[in-house]
Amino acid sequence: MTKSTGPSVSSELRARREGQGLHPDDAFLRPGRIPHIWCPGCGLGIALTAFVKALQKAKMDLDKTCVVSGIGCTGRIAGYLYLDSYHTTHGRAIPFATGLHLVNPELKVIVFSGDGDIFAIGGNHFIHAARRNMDLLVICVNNFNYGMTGGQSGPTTPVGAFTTTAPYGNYEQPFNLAYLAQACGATYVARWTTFHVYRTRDSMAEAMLKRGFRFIEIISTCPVGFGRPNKIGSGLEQMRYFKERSVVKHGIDAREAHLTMGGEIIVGKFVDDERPTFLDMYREQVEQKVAQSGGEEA
Ligand SMILES: Cc1ncc(C[n+]2csc(CCOP(=O)(O)OP(=O)(O)O)c2C)c(N)n1
Ligand code: SF4
Ligand SMILES: [Mg+2]
Repeated sequence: MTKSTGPSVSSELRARREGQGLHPDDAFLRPGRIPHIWCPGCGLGIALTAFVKALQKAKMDLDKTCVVSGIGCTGRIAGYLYLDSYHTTHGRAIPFATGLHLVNPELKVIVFSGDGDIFAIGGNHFIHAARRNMDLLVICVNNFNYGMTGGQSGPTTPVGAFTTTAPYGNYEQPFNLAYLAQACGATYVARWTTFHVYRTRDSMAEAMLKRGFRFIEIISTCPVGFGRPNKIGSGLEQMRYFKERSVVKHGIDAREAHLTMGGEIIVGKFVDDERPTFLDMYREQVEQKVAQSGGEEA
């Protein structure tokens, strides 16, 4: 695990935060890390930009906002952000973020990572953090494959899609991430694509200001890992595909938010709810009882 502050947080970057940067978003990024690793046409730049705009829209206190990523192309986002951001081990962003939150509940802790990272190796952490209503915002960039390691099938690869590990087409049923999040108890669930730049920004800003386990899925272009074997074409063509196939359906049961190869892409805000968080429950169940019993165990 590497903490992404360190030597690159120079006085030059501090000056950028104070408004002397070349671009308004420089204050939120680490230009010293550019060039980035992403392929031309990748949607990750859009996801990152939407996030930076959402931080501004939600007027987040940047000294109290932390971003945690796992490993993957998406996982690099933590390193490009000029925040207290952490690039952790594969699949462990949610437990790391849980620790950060519990040690200092004042922090706004946001997990930003890929479909493989959060739902394959890290899947167990996701379902239990959602069940406990841990006060975290989890943003998952779903590009339907393990992009960084060469385009293997993952838990969101659609049936029939070609990947380096499914040369005859994927025959495993994928997760519907939004439905999984809803079923596990997430209090906020939305899905957008990288075509929906403003809606993604607005959803992120809205979710940043809420409490509880919040989940946003961003369907992203991946012209290299996923697009090439499936002959989807360039990132721009994949964006056109998202535009043509997306249907906005707010408030529907996420189990109906289908995502199939060649079918409609159902997007929207599916869940916006409230229930006691993990810490609310802890305080109610444990701290109050300890206080009442004068510190004696039952
Ligand atoms: C314990 C462990 N197993 C496997 C890997 C190899 N690995 C690195 S990234 C990755 C998959 C990333 O996929 P995803 O989370 O979807 O991110 P993407 O690159 O698609 O954004 C894997 C399997 C690793 N780094 N650590
Ligand atoms: S492999 Fe896919 S997700 Fe990774 S940088 Fe390239 S286009 Fe983006
Ligand atoms: Mg992926």
